Amino acid sequence: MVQLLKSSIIFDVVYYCLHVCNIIAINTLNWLVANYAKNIMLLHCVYRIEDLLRRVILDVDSGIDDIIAILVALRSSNICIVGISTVNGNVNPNIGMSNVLKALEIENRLNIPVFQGARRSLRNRSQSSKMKIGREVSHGRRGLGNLVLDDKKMNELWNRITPDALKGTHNYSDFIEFILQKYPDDNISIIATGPLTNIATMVMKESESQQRIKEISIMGGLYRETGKPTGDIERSVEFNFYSDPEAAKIVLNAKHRFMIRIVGLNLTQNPKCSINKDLVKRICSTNGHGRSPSEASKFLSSLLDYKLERNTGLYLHDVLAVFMLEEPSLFRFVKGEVEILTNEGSERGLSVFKKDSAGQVLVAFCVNGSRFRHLLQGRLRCVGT
Ligand SMILES: [Ca+2]
Repeated sequence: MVQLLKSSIIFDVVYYCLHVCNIIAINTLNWLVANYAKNIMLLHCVYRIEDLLRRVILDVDSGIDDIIAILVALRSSNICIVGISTVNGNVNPNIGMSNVLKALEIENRLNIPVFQGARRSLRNRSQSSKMKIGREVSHGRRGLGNLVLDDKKMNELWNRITPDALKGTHNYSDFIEFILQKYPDDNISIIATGPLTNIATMVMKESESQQRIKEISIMGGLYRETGKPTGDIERSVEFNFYSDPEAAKIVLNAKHRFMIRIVGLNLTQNPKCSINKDLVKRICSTNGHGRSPSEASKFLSSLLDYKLERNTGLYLHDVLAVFMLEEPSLFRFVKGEVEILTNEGSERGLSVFKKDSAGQVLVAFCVNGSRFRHLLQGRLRCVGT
């Protein structure tokens, strides 16, 4: 309050002096402009801009689209990333940590804590060889296409910058408590773009402080507006939910505790969300606003080109989970309940949506494709600048 008063008085004195020296005249327009400037200045004095944004934790399995989602989220003017956790999925949490640190290094945001979470699914089951092959084809052996990071260097970096409280534990609840204590007055939201193992362990702990976690935005599953997916069931089982269906079930059953939004493959693989060669070229050539190729633009084009080489169109599934939290008006949501099948067999991990106006889960069924691409391009062209 004292700081506020001081700033206000200094501003008024400067304004009056400028008038006395005949530099500005005091009239209605000048007075309005000056007061607007004053209010903005005071707002900056009292709150840092990042304190006004929603605080968000990202939980990722560090494939190509997770890393792009991190870069997109870091460039948001609606949310502030306060921590990133890794989970076993596209890669293990240690390699996942290296990939995340690389993205943070490019954005000069190594002040964000990175936590290495669950190394196995709740049932400790390994992925089928078919899923492993699919995962490697989509993201490369280490999650970043053809890029290979220096493990020793990344582990040293992580050890140097990570608070001691986050070392020596893989328990996600420890990480959540650390973040909640760091921001004692704020609610926290989570964006989950990998298997839900970490989030499920948090849900099972049921601590009181978790009441400050208000919303979870999830990429997972595949949905029809009514009932079970039809056709090729194996192709309807999505990687994140397949990798840990028990965890997905636990999180979705906690719908009374958080607001849950989900986007599934039915939407992320919709042609409206496809990124073609031209858009990749535009993003990479304008990244850094057209200056000579920076480390950031080489990094981006390496990731995006890897995906494009293997597909006619490129889908950045996890980016939609970020936009779903910070730009929900991009989507049309349908309220209902989601059931995850955990029985053995080809349906294991399948997600079944039941429309219900009293339901507590919001599933995205439609997106404004042109706004999605526009936002994506705008964010990525700034990466590394
Ligand atoms: Ca992912």
